[in-house]
Parts: sequence; structure tokens; C-alpha cells
Amino acid sequence: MNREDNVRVDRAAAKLSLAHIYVAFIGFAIAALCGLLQGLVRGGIVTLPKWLGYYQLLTTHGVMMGLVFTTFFIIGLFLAGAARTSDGKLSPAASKLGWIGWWMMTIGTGMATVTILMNDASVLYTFYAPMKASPWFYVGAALLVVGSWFGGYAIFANYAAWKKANRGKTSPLFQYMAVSTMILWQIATLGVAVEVVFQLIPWSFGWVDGVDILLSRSLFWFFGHPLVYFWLMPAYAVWYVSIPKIIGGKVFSDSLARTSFVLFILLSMPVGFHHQLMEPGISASWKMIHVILTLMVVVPSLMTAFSMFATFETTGRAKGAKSLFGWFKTLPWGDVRFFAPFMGMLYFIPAGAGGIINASNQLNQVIHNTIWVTGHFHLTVGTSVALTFFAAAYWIIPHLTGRKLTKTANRLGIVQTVLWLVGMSMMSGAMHFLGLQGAPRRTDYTTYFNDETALGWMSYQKLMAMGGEILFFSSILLIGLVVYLAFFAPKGEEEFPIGETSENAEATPKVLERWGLWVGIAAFLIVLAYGVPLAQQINHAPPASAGFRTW
Ligand code: HAS
Repeated sequence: MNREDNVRVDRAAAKLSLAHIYVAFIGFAIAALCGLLQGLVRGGIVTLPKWLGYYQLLTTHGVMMGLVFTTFFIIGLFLAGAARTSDGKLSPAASKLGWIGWWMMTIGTGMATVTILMNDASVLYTFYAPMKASPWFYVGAALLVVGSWFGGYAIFANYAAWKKANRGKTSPLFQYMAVSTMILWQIATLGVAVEVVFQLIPWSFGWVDGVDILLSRSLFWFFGHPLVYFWLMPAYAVWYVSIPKIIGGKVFSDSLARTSFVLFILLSMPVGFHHQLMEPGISASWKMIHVILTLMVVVPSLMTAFSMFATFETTGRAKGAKSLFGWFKTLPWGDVRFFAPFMGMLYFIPAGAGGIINASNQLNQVIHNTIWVTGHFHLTVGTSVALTFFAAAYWIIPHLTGRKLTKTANRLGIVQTVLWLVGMSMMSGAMHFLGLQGAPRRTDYTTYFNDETALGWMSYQKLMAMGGEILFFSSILLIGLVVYLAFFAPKGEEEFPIGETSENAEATPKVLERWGLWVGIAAFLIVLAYGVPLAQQINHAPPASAGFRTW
């Protein structure tokens, strides 16, 4: 170990990161239980009691998994990584901002959860108007978002302090990736903030009579698509920065890694209409522009695939592998910190291909609003991203609590990963097949008055339920391991792996840290893709809609 490997995150920074990670896993545990029940209901295996609604479960599951687990975990991961690459400490401003953010996010989550539990907000995680929730649900969601902005300010403050102390030097790759992700997040969340503050809150309090549905959905998807890259980029940060260290290699190319993150800032936002390809009110030509830009945002993922293959191969060859695929055998298959993210990468190949199918205009007509889409995101965020976060938790938690990832915990982590993969393959596979047969997403158990086609779906729905049960067992094991690593594992030192750049890599161009330039180009592309269609939507607004309680 060299001096850099020994850097430990100090107690104050560890406390802040752990506070985020603990809330993340509480959200995860609640979501996992709801997920199990949903699968069993949809498979026709159990019936819910009168006081518990299917859509109430579905909302809790989506909000907890998609918004709470991810946002808290990502900010916790970034704060820990920022401290780890700043001599173990966060700057005082970063700490203060981080705690403000944590409190706002936690209070917001609490408010939203209470409204869902009271059955006043079964509007699912996308909270589409004209379904109308309690105003306090939207206020809670707004607090969660604004709190996450403060999480971002904390990352920026720490980065600024690092730059000040290291004038002229290239920032650590992990911090660069954290800053890029949080820049994307600040821009993306403007859409949902405008929707919630100017449309949904006044409407749900009854201050205005109706809501413009088309505009609210467009603002939501301005946020909704970059949201998926907000989930993906931290996983990529782990792939680019930590995986090379874990496998005993080097970061293949610092510049390539940074360029892929810049491309996400530029291209993630002006693509939201690919979620609205089937909607009226947006002209075909604007949809086409968004489809083209969507296909361009695939490029940074292809660059990532190339970079990961290159890292694996060069590391294996440096260890003496000779044959074409000999390097494959040299990878540390018994180490959960590698095994889980690797399986995430492998599953991201079909998951990403599914995304390209979704984005293709004509094929979108086949899959839109079917359960195929649910299958798609359980492979992307539910497998590739989630497995990477689980693996990161297996080293970050003991690193921050001063404990060790023991051999037994490592082995159980591998079992947990395999269970997750088996459960997800069954569930997500069944969802993809069902979707192609036309089965809609987001429905309670129904045979559609014993319709023959719908009855043919039942065996797949049972398979989904079985997959869901296996995923639930995997989740219990995961939570057990998280609790063990946080409070009971033997005291010791666990490394937070940060890879060094290969000595063969080219120097990193300074332009990659000219944030003003990248934000400026991103703003230009957003105006180009959204300016005219949003102006048209506002000028030719359809009649405002009253709110509906559909549950
Ligand atoms: Fe998506 C819907 C298009 C990626 C999540 N997506 C969703 C929804 C979610 C979601 C949550 O165009 C549903 C929203 C809702 O509730 O309605 N998606 C795409 C495209 C991509 C994509 C083009 N999605 C993601 C990611 C997500 C995510 C990532 C979460 C993290 N998606 C869509 C579209 C819809 C959609 C439409 C709307 C559908 C509709 O009509 O409703 C691309 O970014 C994908 C690019 C990825 C690749 C794969 C690269 C592979 C890599 C792995 C390399 C492997 C290695 C290991 C190195 C091209 C990097 C290999 C080792 C060996 C030994 C082989």
C-alpha cells in the first residue's frame, strides 16, 4: 500500500456520508417489502387487505427505490469519495452545506411518506397530473429536491477548496465525476422544480382551478430522463475509478473518462420527448430531434464499455495473460467488490440495447406503456446501477465505520449478488416478454373479464412474482450485511479503492475543467431542443384540467 491507499475519511466527514447511506438503506428496505407484495398481487398469488391499496404500494416502491434510495446513496457516496480524495476531510463549507441538505431531504422524504401512508398520494413516482395528491406530498418532494441541491453545493464547495489548495493541478477523477453529476442534477431538476412549484403546489392547494397536463409532463421529462443518468453516472464513477484499483490495474484513460462525463452534461437534457413519443401536442419534427440526440447520448456509454474492456485486458496482460481472452481468467472473481459491478456491466449490455429499442420512434409504439418499460428499468437502474451501489456499500460502510469486510461477509455478498441476478433475470425477463405481448404496465391484478389474451399472460406474471420473491431474499441478505458492516464487523481498516491513471495515458486537457463552457453548450442545446416546443405548448395551451383521485 502506498500513502494514498491509507487515506481514511475523518470522523466528521464519515458521519455525514453515513447519515445519507443509512437513510438510503431504510428507504431500500421499505421499497423491497412493497416490491415483494406487488409481485405477489400482480401474479394473482395474494390479495391485499382493504386498508392497503396496490397503487399505494407501487407509489411507495417507486418513490423509495427511485428517488430516496438513489439520491441519498449517491450524495453519501460522493461526499465520502470527495473526502477520500481530499486527504480524508471535507472543507468546512462542504460539511455545513451537506448537513443542511441532509436535513431538508430527510424532512421532505418524511412528509411525502406520511401522505402516501395516509393514502392521500397514490400518484406513483412520476406523479403525473391530472392525478392529484395531497399538497404536502408535492411540498415534501420539493424539499427532497432542494435538499439535494445543497448536497450538490457541498460537492462544489469541496472541489473549490481542493482547487484552491492545488492551484493549476488537474482535480482527482472521482471529484470531477461527482461535480459533473451534480451539475447535471442542478440543471435537470429545474424542470421538475418549475412543475412542482408553479403548477402542482398551487393546483393541489386549490389556489388555481386547473393544470396544464401537457406542459407538466414535458417539464417532468425534462427532469425524468437526466434523472436516469444521475443514477448511472455515480455507478460509472465506481467503474472508472474504483474497479481498476480492485483488479490491480490502472485507470485506462483519465481524459476519456472525463470526456464521457462532459458528454452526459451536454446530451442528457435535450432528449426528454423520447418519453412522450406517443403523446399528442408535440410535433413529429421536435420528437425527431429528441430521438437523434437520444441516440447521441448512447455514445458516452459506448466509450465506457470500451474503456472497461481496455482496463480489464491491459490489467490481465500486465499480470502475464497471453491468449486472446486469457486476461478474463485473471480477474478477481471471488471479490464481491469486483464481481457485483462486473455483473452489472454484463447486464447493462442487453439493458442498453433495450434503451435503444425504446428510443427508436417506430419501436416505441410497440413497447410504450407496456410492462416492457418496467423490465427495461429493472435491468438498467435495478441491476447495473443497484449492483454497483451494493458493492460500493460493501467497502464504503466499513471504511467509514472503521471495520473490515470479512471473508464471510464477502462470500455472502457474492451469494446476495447471485440471488439478485437470478431474481432479476426471471422478473425482468418475464416483463420484457409480457410487454411484447401488449401487457400494460402499472396495473393491479386483472384478467380483463377473462379475456383470452390476458389469461395467456398469467404464467409470465407468476414468473415475475417468483423473481420478486428471490429479489426479496436477496434484499434481506443485503440489509443484514449492511447492518453487520455498520455495527458488528470486526474493527479494522477497509480501503476506499481509488485507481491511479495509467502511465501510458495522454495528459488530461485543461479544457475538460472549463465548466462554464460545458454548461453554456448544454444550455444552448436545451434552448435548441425545448425553446420552440415549450413556447408552443404555453401559447396554445389546452384547457386546464381539474384534479382526479384515481385510487
Ligand atoms: Fe431508459 C424509459 C431510452 C438508459 C432508466 N429508462 C426508461 C425508464 C427508466 C429508464 C426508469 O427512448 C422509465 C421511465 C418511466 O417510468 O416511464 N434508456 C434509453 C436509452 C438509454 C437508456 C437510449 N434508462 C437507461 C438507464 C437507466 C434508464 C441507464 C437507468 C439507470 N428509456 C429510454 C426510452 C424510454 C426509457 C426511450 C421511454 C420508453 C417509453 O416509451 O416509455 C441508453 O443510455 C442506453 C445506452 C447503453 C448502452 C450499453 C453500454 C454497455 C456498457 C457495459 C459494458 C460491459 C462490460 C463488461 C465492459 C449502449 C457500458 C462486458 C464483459 C464481457 C465479458 C462481455
